[in-house]
Amino acid sequence: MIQHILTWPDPELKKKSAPVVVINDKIRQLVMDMTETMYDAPGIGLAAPQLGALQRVVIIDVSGKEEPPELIVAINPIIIHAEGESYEEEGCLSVIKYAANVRRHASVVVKALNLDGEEQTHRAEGLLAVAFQHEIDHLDGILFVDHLSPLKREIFKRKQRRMTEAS
Ligand code: GNR
Ligand code: NI
Repeated sequence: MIQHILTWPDPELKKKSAPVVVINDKIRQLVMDMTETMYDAPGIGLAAPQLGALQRVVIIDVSGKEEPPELIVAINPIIIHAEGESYEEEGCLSVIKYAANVRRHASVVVKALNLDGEEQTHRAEGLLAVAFQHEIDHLDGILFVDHLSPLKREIFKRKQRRMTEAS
């Protein structure tokens, strides 16, 4: 089912998610809900805490209009290697009407479990590398706006406040 996506400044988004201990039906249902919600949005990734589930589960699909879609399900993901630097514009389904450049690693190697509980190694660069770092940040309660300079962050907050007051 398509679920509601929590948005800034919801305090749930700042919490640290817990590792998945067993991949059971509840986790499989969570991944299904995340997948429907991500493609509906649409987005290139989604982390479980964005739906209010504080579990270390992320999904990513950067294949865009290309067929077939390439969905990555990463459970308990960890970055085991990172190198280089990139500075690309990011947005977030949990941050309305705001995008900004964020400094990230240009390439990462991520270890994670898939839905069958098998350990997988993902070597990512470009948009996929950005997506992995963005989604894993969510699991630690970090949003891309937390990477902004203090000045840019203030401008972001002022803009959001003005937007919510206007409605
Ligand atoms: O859909 C999304 N697009 C995006 C673009 C640039 C950098 C990161 C992202 S992730 C975002 C979906 C989302 O908020 N995932 O947590
Ligand atoms: Ni996000």
